[in-house]
Amino acid sequence: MIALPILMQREKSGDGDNAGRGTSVITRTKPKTKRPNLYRVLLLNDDYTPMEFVIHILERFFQKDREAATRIMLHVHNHGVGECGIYTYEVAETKVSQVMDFARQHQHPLQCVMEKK
Ligand code: TYC
Repeated sequence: MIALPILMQREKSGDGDNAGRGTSVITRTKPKTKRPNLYRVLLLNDDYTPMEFVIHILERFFQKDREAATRIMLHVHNHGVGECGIYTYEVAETKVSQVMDFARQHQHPLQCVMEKK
């Protein structure tokens, strides 16, 4: 982590190290890390997409094993919506596109969306 100089407030008196030049500089020593915004990728239920197709989507694009994929698919089927995973913006966007493209290629109406956490 690079130590960034931080410009401090004006110093009015002329008796400090900066002797009336009006500014002083300190250096941040602690690394400042910021957490990325995270997004949930969700599958929406519909009446037409085959259960097996949804399980395949979860295995292929979300690295779920068969048991986890089946559990998530049934959750979506029973509750209307369910979480496939949590990702940074660009990864989430890519997953949504991959699922929507794959569903369209197979002429299923499956909907996949992302939502800021
Ligand atoms: N409801 C669908 C059916 O009964 C199955 C399904 C599950 C569809 C999850 C979409 O995201 C979905 N065939």
